[in-house]
Amino acid sequence: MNENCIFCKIVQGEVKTQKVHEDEDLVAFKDLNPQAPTHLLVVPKKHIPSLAKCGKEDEALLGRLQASIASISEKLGLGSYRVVTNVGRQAGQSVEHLHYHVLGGRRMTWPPG
Ligand code: DGP
Repeated sequence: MNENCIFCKIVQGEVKTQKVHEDEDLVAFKDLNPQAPTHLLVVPKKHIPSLAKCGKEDEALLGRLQASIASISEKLGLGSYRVVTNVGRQAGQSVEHLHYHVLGGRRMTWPPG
């Protein structure tokens, strides 16, 4: 828990969101500023600033996050979706708590801007 982190506050329930899934390791909720008809954020409960800051001890958690993205998406009926994690300001990271964007419900362009 980092007391200055908005996603830690969401994990703690101090900031309200539309949660679609929660378990012992992670929370999935709707992005405040959706970029697609379905736009979820999947975040570990553990405060890790970004993918670049994960250590060996986080490998099992990273696996769980990816497996959960697949199962949550399937439950929501998302047949096709994009998973993105931004690392660093230049890549578009604005919240320094590891999170995966799950975007679906429209055709995606490639390469991204
Ligand atoms: P990124 O730019 O990759 O760090 O993505 C951060 C995302 O977090 C951005 O799409 C907006 C979303 N976001 C920021 N604050 C909140 C919040 O308080 N609630 C929700 N639901 N989403 C938030």
